[in-house]
Amino acid sequence: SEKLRVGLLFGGQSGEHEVSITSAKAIASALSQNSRYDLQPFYIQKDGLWCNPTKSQAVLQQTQAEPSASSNSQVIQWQLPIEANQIDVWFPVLHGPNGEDGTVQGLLQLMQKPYVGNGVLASAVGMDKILMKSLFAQAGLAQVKYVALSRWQWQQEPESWGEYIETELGYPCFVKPSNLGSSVGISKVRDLAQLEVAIASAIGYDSRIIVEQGVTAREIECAVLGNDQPQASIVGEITYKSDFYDYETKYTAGMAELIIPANLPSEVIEAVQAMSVKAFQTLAGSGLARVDFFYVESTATVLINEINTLPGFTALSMYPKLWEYSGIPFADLCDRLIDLALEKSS
Ligand code: G1L
Repeated sequence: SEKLRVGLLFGGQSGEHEVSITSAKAIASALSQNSRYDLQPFYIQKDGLWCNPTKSQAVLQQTQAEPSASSNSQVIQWQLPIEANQIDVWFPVLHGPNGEDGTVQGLLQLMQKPYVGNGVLASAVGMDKILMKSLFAQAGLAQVKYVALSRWQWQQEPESWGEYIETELGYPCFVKPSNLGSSVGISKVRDLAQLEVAIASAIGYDSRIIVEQGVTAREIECAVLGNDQPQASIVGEITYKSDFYDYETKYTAGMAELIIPANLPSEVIEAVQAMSVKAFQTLAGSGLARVDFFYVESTATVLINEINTLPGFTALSMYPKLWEYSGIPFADLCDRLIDLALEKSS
């Protein structure tokens, strides 16, 4: 019997290394329930080295999250394990090197093998807030007001930019590096002095930054699954206790609460679902994405915040939970994603 050899690619050099391991464990356990697959794990260490399936399996079986050993040599000898040649379909669950992206997808594309999830274009655009937001604007998707600027522009006339942003957006506002790969460099600011400090800090993480108007709103999320005919899931809401939804809140149990389904009027739910599919198609998405929104209750408006082409994928993450409540259990979701990868390449 010829089984489908699935290459589970996880770990990687991003700040989400541990999240990737947790997600890979969930996916591996789901895929191993299905005799159709021959699962081959490939763990990428923090230094970028790829491990063969035997060593990778050991990482998946570890109980506590273990940061990978760094290699002894100064120079990294990067090499694909030979087992990689046998893979029929790749299941990448990681960010590419240095957090900027589409790079992993580019490698898989060059290997000429189907892979789960978004391609190079959607992955790269989904990682860049400025490009994402200009595409959303072009598509007529409502979003919060924002100002984008480059390090060079800021350095020319920081005072003018400060005043401009203050008049344009007001306070509070959020300063973020345009590249979403890192969760560092993000601040919430309440006055001009804080704004200038925050921009100076963010611009150290990325040469392009974005400042977004703060809105008092509920945070709503929707999952999309499919290729040419993407489907939107049931809609969920996130409530949290910290000042804003940062990395720590995201990954610390008990700090954020997922409410599924979100308690919203049906016309709001329909708007969120339609906007999710539209956002997915605007980026030329494939496979999956999680789309995040703000719902401003006072004006009953839905604003798109961002599309995440690499959503958290542990058994407790919003993306799989939304599908579970929509009638697709975790293991079936993994099957669907593999089928979509095969369908896309055929
Ligand atoms: F392969 C999928 F399904 F497309 C996929 C790929 C990546 C699903 C989820 C993710 N997520 C991530 O890689 C992560 C950066 C959030 C670490 Cl788990």
